[in-house]
Amino acid sequence: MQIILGDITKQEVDAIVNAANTSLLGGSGVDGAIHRAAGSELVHECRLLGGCKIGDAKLTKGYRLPARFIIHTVGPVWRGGDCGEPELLAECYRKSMQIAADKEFESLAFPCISTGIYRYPKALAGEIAVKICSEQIQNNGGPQRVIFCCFDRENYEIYERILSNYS
Ligand code: AR6
Repeated sequence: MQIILGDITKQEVDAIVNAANTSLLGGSGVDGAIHRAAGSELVHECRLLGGCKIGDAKLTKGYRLPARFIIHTVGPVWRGGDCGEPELLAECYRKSMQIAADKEFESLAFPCISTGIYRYPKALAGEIAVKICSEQIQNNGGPQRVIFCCFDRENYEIYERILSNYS
């Protein structure tokens, strides 16, 4: 597992993860950036998927992105933490890692799901991201390279602190 500070749409990996909404038809934040960079063919494929539930994940091609594929997942909106948010966020990471393992992807980059417009506290979200990915690597053996792509320095420093506690 590694951390980078940068734009996920620039990552040359087998797949990047999108923090989408249940429509899968695009939005703002990282979702908007991914749709802009991938081009309009992406929304055509997304229309065929019939949306996505919170905590679930769906695969599309990457189109004009350097990444070959996109795993679209829908994080929970933060409502104080007692509405199942931790379990739903964990499911986003688990399902995304499962798809990557099933497809035998070697490299996968995640944004900090739910920590923007959906207001999930960054440190709590980071703990879940690292814990679930670490478990999935141990249980499924893949993908070999998991990149936490932080867009802001605050998230980057949070992940540095969390990852220093993992080997
Ligand atoms: N590369 C990497 N990370 C990014 C990028 C980028 N290009 N742009 C933003 N981030 P958000 P959410 C970070 O709001 O909270 C959309 O409208 C950002 O700094 O994109 O899951 C969807 O359609 C933050 O750390 O996603 C949904 O409606 C992280 O990505 C809703 O927003 C997630 O922020 C999803 O909200």
